[in-house]
Amino acid sequence: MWIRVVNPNTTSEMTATIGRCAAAVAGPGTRLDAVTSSMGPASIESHYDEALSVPGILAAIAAGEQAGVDGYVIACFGDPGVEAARELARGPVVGIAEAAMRTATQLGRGFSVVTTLSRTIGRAADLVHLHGLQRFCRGIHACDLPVLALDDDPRVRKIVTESCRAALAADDSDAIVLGCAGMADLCASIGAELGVPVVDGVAAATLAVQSLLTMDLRPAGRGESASPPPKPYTGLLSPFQLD
Ligand code: 5HY
Repeated sequence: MWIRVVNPNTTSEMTATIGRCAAAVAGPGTRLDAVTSSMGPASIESHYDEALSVPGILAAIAAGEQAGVDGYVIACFGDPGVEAARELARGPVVGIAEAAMRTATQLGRGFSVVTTLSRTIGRAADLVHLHGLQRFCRGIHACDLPVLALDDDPRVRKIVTESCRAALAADDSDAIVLGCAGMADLCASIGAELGVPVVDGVAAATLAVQSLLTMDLRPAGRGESASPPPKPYTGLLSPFQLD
């Protein structure tokens, strides 16, 4: 099987981190590649960024369909464009936020989300409600680091770790969900220090897609997920016209 992990922002260094974390869990029979969006914001930290990330996501999905990709991960915690991507893809499309939170529900009574900027908490809360996970999500917290400040710097790791420690205490949670693809490589060290499971959405989503394909399960592609009705698209978006 071929799984494509799409980084919806245009920062290739983040794509490299994402790709390493996905490859670490992919099975021996899985071909995996990680791609950087060809257009859009350098990082996604607002509704505006999220909206402008979707054309790049859809371009990556369309290219994958031409190439024969079997399934996709949308590697941004806001799960941008997942519904639209599902109208283009024959195979499964899974966002890292949904995958991470669903995984966390299997690790105890409740989980906490620790994300980047406070302004993205609302979107995370919307996803909790969209997926009916209110009874499991005990709190959503921000470490107030910009997305592009996330790297394996000890100071960054300490900030994120202390935010996770505070979230566990405030929420009395059993697990942590890290709310940014750029935090994926921090999971193991934070989990070891805090003694609780810390879920990486990139790994969770990669394994979700791999599991679906292993069971030969693909969306029916009908109704709401059927291919979009053909129509003219003008201006900058004219390349997105579907034949
Ligand atoms: C992400 N932004 O995972 C989100 C994190 C966030 O560029 N990649 C980004 O704060 O929504």
